[in-house]
Amino acid sequence: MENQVWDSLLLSRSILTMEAKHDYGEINNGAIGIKDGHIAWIGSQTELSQPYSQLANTIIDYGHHFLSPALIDCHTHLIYGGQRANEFALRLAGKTYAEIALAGGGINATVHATRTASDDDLFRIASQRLLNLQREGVGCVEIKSGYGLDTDTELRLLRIARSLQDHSQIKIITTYLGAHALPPEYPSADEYIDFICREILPKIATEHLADAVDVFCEHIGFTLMQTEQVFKTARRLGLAIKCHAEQLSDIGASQLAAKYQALSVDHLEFLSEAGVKAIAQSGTVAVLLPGAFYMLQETQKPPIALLRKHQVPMAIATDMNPGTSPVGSLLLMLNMACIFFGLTPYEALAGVTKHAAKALGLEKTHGTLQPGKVADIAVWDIKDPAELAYYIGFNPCIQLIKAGKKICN
Ligand code: DI6
Ligand code: FE
Repeated sequence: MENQVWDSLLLSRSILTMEAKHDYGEINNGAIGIKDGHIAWIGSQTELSQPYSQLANTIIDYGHHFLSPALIDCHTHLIYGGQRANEFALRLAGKTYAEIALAGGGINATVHATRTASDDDLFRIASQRLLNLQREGVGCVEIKSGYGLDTDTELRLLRIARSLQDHSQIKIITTYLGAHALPPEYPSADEYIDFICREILPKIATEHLADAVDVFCEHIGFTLMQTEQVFKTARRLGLAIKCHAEQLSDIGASQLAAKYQALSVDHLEFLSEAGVKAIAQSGTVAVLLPGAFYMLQETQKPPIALLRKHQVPMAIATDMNPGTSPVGSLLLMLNMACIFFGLTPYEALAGVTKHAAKALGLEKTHGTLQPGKVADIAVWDIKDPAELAYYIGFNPCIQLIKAGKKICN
């Protein structure tokens, strides 16, 4: 361990490694040695030889602040044009989500605003949304397409998502969600799905524009058969699979996703025990989206006790989107997951670190603080890890470290 000089050595009163199975894996008076952007060593300060200046080029003492893995928001739709505050007002006045969609609002209203927005505008607005997350210690974000639907706009959205990776400090994972809604110019969902599989998915795979493919599998979205067609094509092209499943009804989308070894199934308010067993077997992560649950004033909760019983990893995300989850704070989702769904503060933090990493296929490199992993670390002004889920509207993050480098907060 001590025959190489680290680039930096971080010291802190408490390091939440998140590597233990059922607790924070806390190291008191801990230290992290970083080399080439990765964690070279992690342990107790008592194990280190003095003077520290011989161990590393830079020493940063965070004193009483806590360190944790940088947070991961594993489900967002954060590139879109316009906003839908008018629909919020209509819903408060008694209109339903479906009625608004039928009257020309809903997803297709955002599709229109997105298609007509310039690349520069989409990039600028998305950067601001990312910055909001970054300030809360988020170091990795998944971004879905799905508000373009036509070839040009969908590819544009995925390219913008990729360029955000180059221009921001945040790691971006991209997901193609062409099967989000039926575009207004398409007469039938079957034809649209054929088009996605024949035209768009091969392009995306060739140009490496998406890491994963997602489908809104729901009675108001796409059927099991249509979803399966997309999954089959995605697998053939080597793309990972995710699924908006069991958000409004139980149609068995999770079992189907499990059959194709999906990385995650997301929403899950109506998930059955059969669905839970299927995803437990396939190693699929259950992604909970309390922001959408809250905005839709849903009363049906995801089956947390069953997910625990079958040891399914539970992640939490913002689902940032203009219709059902205009949420810009991942920390608020920790609080809502505890209050609405009964998660413990530990489960909530695991849900935005190690389980969120697994939901993106990044568990080997991100999500915990262990030797060999990327040194993505959040620094917190807290005295108890439960504070991360406890506050509403406070931000105790004082710094984000990305691949060993400090990012100002
Ligand atoms: N489920 C949702 O809650 C959002 N998309 C999805 O598949 C809704 C998106 C919107 O209303 O714009
Ligand atoms: Fe979503």
